[in-house]
Amino acid sequence: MKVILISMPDVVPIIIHETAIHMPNLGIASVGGHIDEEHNVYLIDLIRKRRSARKYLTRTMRKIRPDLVGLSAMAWQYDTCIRLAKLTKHLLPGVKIVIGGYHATLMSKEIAESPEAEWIDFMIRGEGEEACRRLVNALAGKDQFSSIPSLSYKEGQDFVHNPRGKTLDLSRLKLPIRDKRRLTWGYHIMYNKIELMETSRGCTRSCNFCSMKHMYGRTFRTFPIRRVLADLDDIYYKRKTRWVFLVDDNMVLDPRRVIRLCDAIIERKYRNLNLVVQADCISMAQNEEMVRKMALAGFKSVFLGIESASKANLETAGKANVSGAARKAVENCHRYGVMVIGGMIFGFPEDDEEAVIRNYEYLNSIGADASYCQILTPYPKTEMRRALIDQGLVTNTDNYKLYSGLWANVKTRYLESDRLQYLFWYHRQKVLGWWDPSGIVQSQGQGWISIWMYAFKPALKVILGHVLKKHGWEGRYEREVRRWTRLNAFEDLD
Ligand code: B12
Ligand code: SF4
Repeated sequence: MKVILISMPDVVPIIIHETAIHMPNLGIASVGGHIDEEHNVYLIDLIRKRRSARKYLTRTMRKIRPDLVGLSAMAWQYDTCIRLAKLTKHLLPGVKIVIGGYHATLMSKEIAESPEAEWIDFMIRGEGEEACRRLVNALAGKDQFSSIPSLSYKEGQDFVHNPRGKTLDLSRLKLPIRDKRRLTWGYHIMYNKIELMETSRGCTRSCNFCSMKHMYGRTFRTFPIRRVLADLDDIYYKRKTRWVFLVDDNMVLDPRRVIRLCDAIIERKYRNLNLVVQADCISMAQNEEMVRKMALAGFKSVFLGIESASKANLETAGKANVSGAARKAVENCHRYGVMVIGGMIFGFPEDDEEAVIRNYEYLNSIGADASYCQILTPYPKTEMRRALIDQGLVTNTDNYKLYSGLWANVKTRYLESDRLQYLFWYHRQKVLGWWDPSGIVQSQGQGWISIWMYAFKPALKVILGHVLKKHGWEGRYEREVRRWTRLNAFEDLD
């Protein structure tokens, strides 16, 4: 069988311009790596073909003529996913389509009953490695659709949903595909080559806006350290890549394991290795020794999920009060030279304009080196969505294309959604202002920091200064909104 697995071209410019970070999708790489060797598997990350998706796919599909095309999508990418399914069926009428990832997992029943079901042959809910391996074998006549856990397949026009399978034994997973079977290339973070890997799956915390527990349940499973090292070796020696993003939901949940893992990485003496990870404030605040070891192992940057400066908002989100812990976590990271990206969420039910300002001021006050700010999004099947709908605060319930954190799909008790979105943008400019790389960021010696400081920033200041003079803040904002709207339009796919 010939299989092509595809990730979506959609991007969100939440942290930085949409061209500055282009990472491969680990989900399809891991699913592809697990398919039996007798089959030919290819990967396509359309993020690298954003401007020519149709042309590229037409050429590639006609050349390879796959039997099965797999599409991976989060909620906000599902619209593009369906357009790609239609295009694929149009190019190769006999091809089978399987969809997987978060949207398929959370919304399989709704998708099965929607008009889009016409374009989809299979859905895989949850972890895809074993189910997709068996699906490919079943298409080759060596397995039965009806006996594959987590598979949804069609009988006539209707979908049959097999029961969900158990979470996988991570020690049995093969390495993800990063070789020439990956047909797209050029992945980078600020123009440094980057690869993704994982050391664990899941998280046992209870944030009620998070989709993750629908993928893994409320569990935390770890990969054996030898497997993590094999993966890192593959990236470092074979792909000659020095930047690695560890995509774990919350790697630091078990600090003693993190220390063992860091010791093992330190022992391998990789030179110039740069690791990036996301972590929770409490673990990073309470375990200074772990942070020290992380820095020694090569961790350069940590994304901290702080979410809000307000205790009430954190309670609404199902989180402990992490305000004090966030400050301490930043201190710990800075003590060992690790850069902190602070993640904040805006638009909780009680937020007014003052709360928006306070959230940004808080981020400044704890000394985060960069920020990752988004608007509260009512992702399908989350407890937060249910609660917000019950309170009449969700303003867009079904256009998932806007569920990327950039757009306001909710209102608060004090702010209509348009106003929330504007204030979220406006106070970011006013309170956070132009990004000024801290000493830690500069000491990481990146060429792009100089380019930002001495070329882009001054040029942008002049250009946007003119726009502001001519059109005012509202005018500047409207231009931004128009740009965001065009960003993931992909008109060539129609
Ligand atoms: C790493 C990560 C990122 C990275 C991106 C990495 C990349 N290459 O794109 C960063 C930090 C940039 C990021 C940003 C965002 N992310 Co993110 N991210 C994750 C995270 C933590 C891990 C993803 C991952 O690689 N997992 C490891 C791989 C192996 O698992 P996987 O991708 O889930 O794939 C498995 C299954 O889903 C399935 N599968 C997946 N695809 C397919 C396809 C087929 C055909 C099959 C059969 C199976 C299958 O099988 C895979 C193997 O088991 C997840 C949470 C999580 N645990 O998954 C959130 C998550 C996916 N992100 C999410 C969101 C919303 C976003 C943002 C929109 C948020 C925002 N506003 O900032 C942005 C958008 C990014 C963009 N593309 O521009 C949400 C999605 C929610 C939803 N319901 O859609 C998640 C679930 C976070 C959450 N807590 O809710 N993200
Ligand atoms: S800590 Fe992160 S991964 Fe864990 S539940 Fe909260 S948002 Fe989700």
